[in-house]
Amino acid sequence: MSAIQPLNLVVDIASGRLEPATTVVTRRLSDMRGMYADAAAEAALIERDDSVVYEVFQYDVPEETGQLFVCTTVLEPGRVGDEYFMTKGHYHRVRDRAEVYYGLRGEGQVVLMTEDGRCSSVELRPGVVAYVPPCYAHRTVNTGSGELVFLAVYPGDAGHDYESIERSGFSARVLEYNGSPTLVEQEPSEGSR
Ligand code: PAN
Ligand code: ZN
Repeated sequence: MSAIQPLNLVVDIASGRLEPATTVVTRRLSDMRGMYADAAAEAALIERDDSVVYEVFQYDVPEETGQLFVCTTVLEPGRVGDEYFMTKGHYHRVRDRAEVYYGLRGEGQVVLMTEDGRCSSVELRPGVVAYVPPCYAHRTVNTGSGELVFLAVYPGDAGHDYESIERSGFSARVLEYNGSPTLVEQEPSEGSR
């Protein structure tokens, strides 16, 4: 790829789209099979309409130290059983690469997990920065009734490790509990499906 020249990127808050975007990723429920706790509810929803859960609009840069990827994510509202719609989640392939999320619209949480499986969460809403420290797996959850839109900036050489999450999951999930979003620890057996 040729060198990136200085440029402006524009976020359309209404649609959540980044312009220009050179990569657009669309994830449907069927792309996330096995990630939600309630397998029966997941299968029923996929059968019914296999909705889009989220889209990512990214401006690509060379995958090199010193570069920064910029992207927006539009995460739809919804639930699979008691569990809010969420992103797949990942570690960065180069584990010690951090990331910044900036909330633009809607409300949600970022679930963060250390490599030894300890989970916590931080808020995401308009005007709020969620800092993902080095070496943490991260997944975003939409706990609101509208779309959750946020901007992300992360190092060009970070890469993504989805396999570790597909294999072992997160050790906690955000569920609606008595009407409120609650971070619920999972049994180890479930987390290591
Ligand atoms: C984000 C995520 C985006 C989608 O830009 O990639 O929100 O989530 P998944 O990648 O887990 O499907 C980011 O953290 N980039 O590194
Ligand atoms: Zn990331």
